[in-house]
Amino acid sequence: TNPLIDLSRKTNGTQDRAEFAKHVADGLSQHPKKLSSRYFYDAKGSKLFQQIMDLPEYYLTRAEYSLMQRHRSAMVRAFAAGGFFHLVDLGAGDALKTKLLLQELERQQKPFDYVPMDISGSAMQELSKDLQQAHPDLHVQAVVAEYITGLQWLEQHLTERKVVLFLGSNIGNFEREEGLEFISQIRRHLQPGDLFLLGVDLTKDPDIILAAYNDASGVTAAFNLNLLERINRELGGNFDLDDFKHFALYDPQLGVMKSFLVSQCEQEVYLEANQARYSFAAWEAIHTESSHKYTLPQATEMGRSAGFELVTSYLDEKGGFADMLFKA
Ligand code: AVJ
Repeated sequence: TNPLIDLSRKTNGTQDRAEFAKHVADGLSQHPKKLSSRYFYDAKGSKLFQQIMDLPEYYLTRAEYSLMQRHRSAMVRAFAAGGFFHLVDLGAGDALKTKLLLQELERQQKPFDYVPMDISGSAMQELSKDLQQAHPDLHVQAVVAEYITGLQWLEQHLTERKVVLFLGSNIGNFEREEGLEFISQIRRHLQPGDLFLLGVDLTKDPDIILAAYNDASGVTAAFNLNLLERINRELGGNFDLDDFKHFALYDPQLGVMKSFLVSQCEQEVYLEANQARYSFAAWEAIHTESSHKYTLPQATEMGRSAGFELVTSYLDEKGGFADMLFKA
């Protein structure tokens, strides 16, 4: 296991803060108001997301985990058919699902190394340490970077065939066009013969989807509201969290889950970082997240339009989640 490669600009905290302040200023000055789900994942938000993954209503993580258990032997054979490869894990996090693949790769004695990438330095630190214990013979090179920086790095530094994982339905947070553009960028950083495994949450009973983002215990509400807490903490905001509520809805025609923070009264909020006030009408909402669901044909078409060819789709037993294997 090598030391981390840190390509994040975390060292320059003031620039990060300025960027966040500008994002909030723009988003709260617009009508309708919006903030990006990118900013959910500070230390507290990352903890809350871990709790979300354990919720009875949040089926996504369990579905993809059981899909992996079900199909990992076939996946590993498909990955390793061309000999040695770099296994690149975009947004690896705690790599809970990827670990199933790592075990299987070692069981089948396939030659590969592992390159987890994530924007969270602490997550990559912990994962490296953890893998050193569990897989002492595995060569691990963790990279701390945003997606695009990470992709540029891998194109310049990894010389062998690549298998890129983008799991967990993280693609869902992109608008459909942006999602296609992102997959196209991945394709442009790969060579013919490289592989790409895309995790997608499929359209299903709208009640099941809605419940996953509107859980009874209120963890998702806390996760959403943490965005305002983060603004208070990092930008000197004075949001009163009791004056806002989490609201979630699913549009079964567009296949999109949307989350909002709704102002329950007319109010003004002050931000020290911008020395500015933002006003809310009673019941005015901030759009904070979209989670897009795909049909298999839609996701196949997105891969094709990005320049990939579908090899196969691995489904969980309920048919609600897919890991789709594409070839560059
Ligand atoms: C991490 C983007 C896959 O959209 O399902 C979970 C984030 N938001 N509950 C998702 C999330 C609210 C999650 N992704």
